[in-house]
Amino acid sequence: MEVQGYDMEWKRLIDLLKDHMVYLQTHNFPDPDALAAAYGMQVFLGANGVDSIICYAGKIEKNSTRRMIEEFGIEAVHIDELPNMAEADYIVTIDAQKYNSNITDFPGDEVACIDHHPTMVPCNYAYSDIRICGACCSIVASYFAESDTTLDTNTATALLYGIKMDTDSFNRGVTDFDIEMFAYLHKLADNQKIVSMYNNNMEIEDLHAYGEAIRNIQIYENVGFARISFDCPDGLIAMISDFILGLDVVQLSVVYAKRAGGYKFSVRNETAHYHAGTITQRALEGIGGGGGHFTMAGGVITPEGMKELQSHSDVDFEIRRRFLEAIKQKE
Ligand SMILES: [Mn+2]
Repeated sequence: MEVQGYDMEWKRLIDLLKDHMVYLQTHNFPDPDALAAAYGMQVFLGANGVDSIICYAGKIEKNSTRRMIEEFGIEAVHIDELPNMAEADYIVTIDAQKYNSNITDFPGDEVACIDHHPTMVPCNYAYSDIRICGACCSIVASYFAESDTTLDTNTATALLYGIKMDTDSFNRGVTDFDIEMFAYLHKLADNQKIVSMYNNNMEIEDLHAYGEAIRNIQIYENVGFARISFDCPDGLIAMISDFILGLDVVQLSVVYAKRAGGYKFSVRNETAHYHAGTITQRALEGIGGGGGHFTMAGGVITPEGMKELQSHSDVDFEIRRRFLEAIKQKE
């Protein structure tokens, strides 16, 4: 199958990795897209004679993500359980890029990168496949399609689930390419399994975070802000940001939760004229950092940044002022 608009060099990836110890490293606190993409890549490489180990740092935070791992039989190993990783070993970063704040630098050599996020800090990989699209799983699916590697039902289902989760059911950041890969996977996947997994993503603890966000939501014209005063998994903050964006009057949502002496942000945009990544980057400049896609972005305020912010009498007001100011600036 010829995947349109992209000259895939999958053979070059196989040649690069062959006869090396290969690790597929996701971003820290891996989400369904990262884990399913790593799993799909592991199956693809395995079918082409390259063994690999999926690894990560941080935690697998959500019950639904843990369930997904069990359901698909994904073996993902925490870095603490890999004491023998050597500098000469090869790492392929999946759904993540070297030098980003969301990925820990492991001992191995980052020779390749498969990701769908914009590049923050460029890195010279021997093999790089970075395409801006809705899900890393779409890119991985294209390796099967392009190389005519057999795709089994379980792997197809995992990849489709990753696409569905990362694009919020094809509502967020989705491109023609994601749809093309969806069509390809849909024929092979267990769609009933996807429906049942997709409809059971919420945990009772999540509702406390939703409750607090709803109670303190502030709306400035078309921008909705909500703060959560306790730490939440990234995926949950993102879900709440999507939820706030669902309000009729809100076109840009900024949700932030306490994290390690600072705040963790999730920003969502549904307009054609704002850029969530640029706005977040500008708003958090000097007090932390952030960035991301047109429709979705993330960021943090560091403990040092908090000190700076606390010179203002109302920290939340100052955060809102920074975002509104960033929106006003010309792109
Ligand atoms: Mn992703």
